[in-house]
Amino acid sequence: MGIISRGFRGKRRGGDERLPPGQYLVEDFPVLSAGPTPRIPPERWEFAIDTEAERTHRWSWEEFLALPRQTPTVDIHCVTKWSKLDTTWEGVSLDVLFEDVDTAAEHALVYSYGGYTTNLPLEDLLDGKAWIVHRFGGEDLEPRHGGPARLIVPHLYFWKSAKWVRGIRLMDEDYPGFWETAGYHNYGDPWREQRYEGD
Ligand SMILES: Nc1nc2c(c(=O)[nH]1)N[C@H]1C(S)=C(S)[C@@H](COP(=O)(O)O)O[C@H]1N2
Ligand SMILES: [Mo]
Repeated sequence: MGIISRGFRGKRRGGDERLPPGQYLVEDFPVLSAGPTPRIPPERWEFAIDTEAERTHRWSWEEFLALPRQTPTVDIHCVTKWSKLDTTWEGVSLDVLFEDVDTAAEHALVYSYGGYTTNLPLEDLLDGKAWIVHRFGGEDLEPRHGGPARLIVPHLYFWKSAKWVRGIRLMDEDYPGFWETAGYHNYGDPWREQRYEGD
C-alpha cells in the first residue's frame, strides 16, 4: 500500500506541471476518428504542399522515406481532456519538407485521405514544432492512429494533428477545417484552454 501510493504520488508530481488546465493523464492511447479509417497502400500514397501561387511540391512514399528523420518525444493533449506524456515518434520535420517551398502565405489548411481538414498558422508548423510521422513507439504507425503517416503538432490540441495526412495547402487567408467549422477553437492552445470558439 505504502509503495503503491508513493509511486502514484511520484508520478502525479512529475506529470502535473506538464498537464495543461482541465486535462487528465492516460496510459493507453485512445482512438478518435470522425469517420472510417482510410486504407492507403504505400504505392498510392503521396504527400503534397500546395502554395498560394499554385505550385505543388510532391513526395511519393519512397521519396518521403528517403528524407532525413527525427525521433521526437512529446506530450499530446486531446480536447476531450486526455493527455499522454512522452509519446515517441519517428518522422520528418516540416522544416525539411518546407526547405524548397517559396511562400509568403501565413495560413495552412492540412488535408487528409478520407476528407478531414484542419487549419493553423503556417508558423506553427515550422521551427521544430511539427512532423509528418510514420512510426510510433518504435513500430509502424497503425492505420487507426493515422498510418501510413500523420501530422503531429504537439503544442496544439491533438485535433490539429491530422491522421492519414495527404497535404498542406498554403493560403493568404485563413480557412477553417473540419472541427474548426463545427465550433472548436480556431487556434487550440491547450495551455490557454482554447477548446471551443470563444474560449
Ligand atoms: N484524419 C483525421 N485526423 C484526425 C482526426 C480525425 O477524425 N481524422 N481526429 C483528430 C482528433 S480529435 C484527435 S484527438 C486525434 C486522435 O488521434 P488518435 O486517434 O491517434 O488518438 O487525431 C486528430 N486527427
Ligand atoms: Mo480530439
